[in-house]
Amino acid sequence: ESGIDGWLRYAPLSPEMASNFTQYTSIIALGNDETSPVLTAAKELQDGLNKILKQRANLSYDLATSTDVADVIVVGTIHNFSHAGGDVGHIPPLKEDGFWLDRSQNNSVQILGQNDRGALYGAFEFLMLLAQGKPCPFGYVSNPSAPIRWINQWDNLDGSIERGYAGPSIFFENMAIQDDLTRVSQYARLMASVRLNGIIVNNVNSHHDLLSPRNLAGLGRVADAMRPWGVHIGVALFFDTPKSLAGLSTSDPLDPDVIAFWDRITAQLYQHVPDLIGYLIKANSEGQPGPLTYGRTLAEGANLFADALKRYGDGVVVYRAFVYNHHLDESDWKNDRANAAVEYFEDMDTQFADNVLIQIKYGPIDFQVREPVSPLFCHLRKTSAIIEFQVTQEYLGQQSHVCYLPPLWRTILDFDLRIDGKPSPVRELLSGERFKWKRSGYAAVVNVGSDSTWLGSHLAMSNLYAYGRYAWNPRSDEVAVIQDWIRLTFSSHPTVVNVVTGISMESWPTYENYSGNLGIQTLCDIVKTCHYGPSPAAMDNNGWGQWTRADAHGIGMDRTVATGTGYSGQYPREVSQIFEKIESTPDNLLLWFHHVPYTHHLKSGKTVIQHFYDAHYEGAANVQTFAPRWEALSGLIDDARFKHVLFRLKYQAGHSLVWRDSINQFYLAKCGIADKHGRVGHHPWRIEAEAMDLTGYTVVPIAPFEAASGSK
Ligand code: BDP
Repeated sequence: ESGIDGWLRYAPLSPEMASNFTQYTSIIALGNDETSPVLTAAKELQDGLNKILKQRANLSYDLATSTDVADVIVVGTIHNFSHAGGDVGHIPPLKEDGFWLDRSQNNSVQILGQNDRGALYGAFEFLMLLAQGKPCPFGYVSNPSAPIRWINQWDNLDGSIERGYAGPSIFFENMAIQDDLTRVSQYARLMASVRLNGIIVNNVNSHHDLLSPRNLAGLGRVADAMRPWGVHIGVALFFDTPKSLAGLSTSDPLDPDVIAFWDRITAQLYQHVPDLIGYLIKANSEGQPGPLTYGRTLAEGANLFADALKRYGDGVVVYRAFVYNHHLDESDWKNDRANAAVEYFEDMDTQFADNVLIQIKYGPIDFQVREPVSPLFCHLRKTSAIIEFQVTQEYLGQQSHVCYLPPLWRTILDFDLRIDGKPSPVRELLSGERFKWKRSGYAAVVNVGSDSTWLGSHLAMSNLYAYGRYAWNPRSDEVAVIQDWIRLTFSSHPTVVNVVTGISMESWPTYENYSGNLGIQTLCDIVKTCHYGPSPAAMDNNGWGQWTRADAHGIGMDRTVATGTGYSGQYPREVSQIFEKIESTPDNLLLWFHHVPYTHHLKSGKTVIQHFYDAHYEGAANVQTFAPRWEALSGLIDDARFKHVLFRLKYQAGHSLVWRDSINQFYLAKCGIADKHGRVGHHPWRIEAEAMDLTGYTVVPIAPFEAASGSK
């Protein structure tokens, strides 16, 4: 098993289990348009029945001849079903992309979508239940929480992927779209099965060549490859394209030639991609040009693209809130990168065109192991928002460490921002309920590559699966989600389900334990910008504003209004009051909001420094159990995936020791306060290089010192 089918392997049920199911004679597709997800759904049903139940059902298109026939599966839209004489009176209202699943007494199945895409989603639901040995439910409705459920790929035109850990791009190579888009269709299939409906195909750090005539045509081919799966595409734009591609003297968003340029490009793009979902814009961020470069406001920049889109279609501008100065002066204690998004956007709420959405990373810094929810969500009412998650584990072990993310996402989605003193959980903002937004929802940076595992690690795929499930229903239960994924991906054997559930559910808290605790951020390298491996020293003395403010006496950013950077004041009063005071700030975010001595006592009774030591020992100790627990799966799953995962878990066990010892030694050296249990410096389980017999190696000094034994 290579992993290429992800959770859509459709492994055969045992003959006993298969015998519980009816013999489906035919699948009736209400529509036979080659590009329609309804036809895709019918073919997928045929394939799934064949693989899971070893049944060969035929495909037909006429409901009239078969309404009363037993053992058929009807798939289509509510509209087409009713048009063909089917009874839809009893079906509850469906939202866009929603679906209805039902089973009659004579074992016929109805899979009806609010639209084509809904029909496909219903077909996948039916098949994924079947693959777990579960029958089609009676009268079951499923509706999405939000209309926008998108992926952002950070693929470059040369085929590399920013923060991608699974080989080169499936979309691009040599500054052009790939000729063979087979993997792109397969990706769309995976996306559709978890009800993701849109994708921005290129990096937010975009390149003007994306818009060359050859690439515009190529984007048309990408859209064609994904459309049958109900997945529509959009692109990320380079703000200075008018200058760099068309040779204009400016890219000023109010300049008539610039407006005409984007108008022309948009018209051409719509010719190739008539159902374009829109543009994603990263501007005035990390060296990218933007409207501020030309003395214009962020809204003027966004509206430039919004107006062009409006003239040709329904696309939206997704404008990223990730605008900040990456040359921040650390000597000023009032400076704080976390403040940036609200400072830039708070007065803009009424100024954006109605087809502009603001895309906000879940926390105010950058995909850290723990962050409070971005306060910008409290400052938009008229302008709707999209949250940005990251499935690619940029700061979370880069797919070499297992880190199941839904427990982290829930700390954000369930957080009640108390806007205007009313219940305001983030998931209700994103659904549009709270401020009556028409279009809002979810984006995740996914970065699949051409490796057959898609993400570079089989276990990492649970995050892609779960992302779709959460965007559809943010109240999903993280254990139920991982267990569905395990049964579909590996096996329903109880040992497999228990072991993988255990490792997955422990993985994020464990990673937090041996990386950065108490809200101090991930503590990984950020200077060389690989964002991997421990480097607590790098988390100060940098212009990126990712600071811990650790010195000999204390640690943490004072972000209070009273004495700090004022960040806590960006939340509504009820929330800001919690974070403003040390006593009411939860331990897990203490150092995010406060600068305290290492000897400060947490609510747990431990001091900050002792908590650091203990958590790093506990985290690393727990990872040592992962590989032995996984070994119980030998013979219960295929050998290829068994070994692949085992190798990674063993690697992670070793690397967690590097993390543990680096962080502990660094802070011991910084504050001079010994570990109460005398462990730091003794390195349990570690094999030192100097204890090995090495040939062909040279001993060199290592920086940072704490990452090596005796600095060598
Ligand atoms: C950071 C990444 C960088 C991205 C940037 C972004 O390190 O590669 O370009 O975010 O989101 O996390 O724009």
